[in-house]
Amino acid sequence: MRRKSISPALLLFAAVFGGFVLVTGAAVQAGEKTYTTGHMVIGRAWAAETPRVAKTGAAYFTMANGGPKADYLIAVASPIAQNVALHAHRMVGNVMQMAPVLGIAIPSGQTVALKPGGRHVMLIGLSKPLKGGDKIPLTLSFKHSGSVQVVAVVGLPPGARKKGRSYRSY
Ligand SMILES: [Cu+2]
Repeated sequence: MRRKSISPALLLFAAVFGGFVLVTGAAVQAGEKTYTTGHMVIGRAWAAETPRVAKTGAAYFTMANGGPKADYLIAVASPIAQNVALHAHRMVGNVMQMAPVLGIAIPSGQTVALKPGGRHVMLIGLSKPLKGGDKIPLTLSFKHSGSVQVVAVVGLPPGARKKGRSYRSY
């Protein structure tokens, strides 16, 4: 009988990777701050706390497309970082790496969620570390729906319980 050896690290990765791209038709939850531009509604904007010496951070949000055709997040800018990139994770051999992507598609009628372990906004060259409670302005630009400024709150993702869970910054 062949022995299976799956490392705990790989299982953990699989768990994280399983939540990699969340595409649902669910409406944005009530009581959360949302932002609208064109056909796009942006919600649940947050950023992960960073260690004191960190020069990079990551931000996440959901994008709901109420329009008749696909739209694309093509750029993000922020005054708190020298450079902002759209990143995805991918496996190279056994190693998960981040790689820049040119845009993130949001199909008509769907919601795409950026989240830890999946696609994210990379804040490169932070002017200072991201502390819990900080409010980070992000300007999102869409191919068809124009631009909108949203505020990402630093801390845990909206709705997350504090105990027993930790979130990596990317
Ligand atoms: Cu990244």
